[in-house]
Amino acid sequence: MRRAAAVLAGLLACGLVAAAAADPIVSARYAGPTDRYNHGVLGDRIEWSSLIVWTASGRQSRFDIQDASVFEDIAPRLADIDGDGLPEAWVIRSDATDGARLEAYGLADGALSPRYAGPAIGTGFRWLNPLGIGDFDGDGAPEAAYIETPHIGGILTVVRPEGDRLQIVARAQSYSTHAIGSTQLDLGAIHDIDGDGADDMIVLTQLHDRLAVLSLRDSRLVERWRSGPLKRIAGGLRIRPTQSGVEASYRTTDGGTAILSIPAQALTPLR
Ligand SMILES: [Ca+2]
Ligand SMILES: [Ca+2]
Ligand SMILES: [Ca+2]
Repeated sequence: MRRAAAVLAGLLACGLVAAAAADPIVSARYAGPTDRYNHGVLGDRIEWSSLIVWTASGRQSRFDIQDASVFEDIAPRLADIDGDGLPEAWVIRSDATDGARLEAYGLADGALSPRYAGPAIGTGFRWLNPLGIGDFDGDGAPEAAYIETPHIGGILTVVRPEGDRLQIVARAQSYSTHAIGSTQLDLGAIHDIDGDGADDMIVLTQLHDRLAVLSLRDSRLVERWRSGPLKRIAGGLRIRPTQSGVEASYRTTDGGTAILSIPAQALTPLR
């Protein structure tokens, strides 16, 4: 009898585990507006003190920052970096001592908490803009990419999780995905342009008047293509596959839209 009860308890435990695993985060938003971090890189002094997520089954969980840091961001992003099939909520968290760092939040026993945290910039009032999650070296395991200080020397940075930390894999300077004071964060994209199984990164150069394509190779970021001068890019960068490579579309600062073809064969081969 005792054995049957133990088996039943085991099955219930498995069921509970399965239920939790099948209940991924499906949406997230910030809450708790605050003006306690006086930076204003996103157009006003209002940032966020709380993160709220909802799961597929409709459960809501909330994380409230307990110190003076803020979520210096517009909206969280959902992406799974550790391959467990459950997306993490990716945020930008900043404080006056160390500036911004990339963080990923997940649910453990129903509680929302930081799962991965990247290195902080190390100087207050310095910001970073996430580019996204992709498998940049083609090894089957995703990495995360962001631009550190996109307004001052912008460093494209690739990190990967090790334990609960995001460790830097590679960095390359003089790129950007944000204009200071703008709420537009979508000036970069991720796509495997040459179809080699490794995602490539499409970003702006520092003056926002050219597009560049970079790939990760042997833990180095290699610029493989750069456009000629373009109308200044304001946001909405989207990538669409074509027969010969991709088309990049974007909004320009004069209110127009533009489309630029990036043929796969234009990319410098990786040796
Ligand atoms: Ca995950
Ligand atoms: Ca990888
Ligand atoms: Ca590629």
